[in-house]
Amino acid sequence: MAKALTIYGRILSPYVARAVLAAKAKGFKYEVVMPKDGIKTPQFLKMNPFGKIPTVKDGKTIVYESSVVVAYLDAKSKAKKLVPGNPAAAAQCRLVAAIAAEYVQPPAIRLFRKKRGSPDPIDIPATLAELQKGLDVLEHVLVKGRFGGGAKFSIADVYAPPALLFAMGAGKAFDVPDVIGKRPKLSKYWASIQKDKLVKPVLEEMTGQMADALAGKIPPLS
Ligand SMILES: N[C@@H](CCC(=O)N[C@@H](CS)C(=O)NCC(=O)O)C(=O)O
Repeated sequence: MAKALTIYGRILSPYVARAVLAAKAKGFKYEVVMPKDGIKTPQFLKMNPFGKIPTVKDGKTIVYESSVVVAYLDAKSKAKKLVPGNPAAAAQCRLVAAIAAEYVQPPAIRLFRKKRGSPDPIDIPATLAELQKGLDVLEHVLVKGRFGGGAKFSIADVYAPPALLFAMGAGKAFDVPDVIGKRPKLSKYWASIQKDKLVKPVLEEMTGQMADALAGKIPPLS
């Protein structure tokens, strides 16, 4: 029987959530663990010199950077490909993933960190506007279909749900109760992906850890 992958990290991190969603979608056994003494120990830095999560151990293979982890997991088996073979379909799935990763998640994370007490300076209205712009573009690129890239679960659904959960959490924290708002395609996607049997438990666990983090029950990483 194949040995379980070790995903070092915690699900609160949307980067770790990508690795978990990819492992689940591909049908791999995995465990998510935080190294006992943290992520800046010489031992952990030997695996990932940045001391960041996710870092994945698959037998003797160590992989880090969530985009590389997702690509590694997808390449590990031919079944349930996260990126379709057709170039146009692949570009569509990758575009949704890229917009979630580059334009939705970063402002959402900055707002969430501020709410958690980060001393880093932040222009809240400008960051909320940046988040709204990212969501507008996500609305623009979504196509028909149950999933982010169309009819099938894909890399789009590995990247977008954690980013959207953070966007919703960040909005709520700064008095925008429904930051996704009146964007019909995105609202429909968000409503359905939260119920997806693969995604739902991951988002639920993230939601619990986000609440704990805001309540000061989970210390920041660095
Ligand atoms: N580019 C990295 C970013 C990962 C990242 O920033 N992870 C955060 C947790 S959300 C982390 O490990 N922070 C600890 C640190 O930077 O010291 C990826 O895609 O995996």
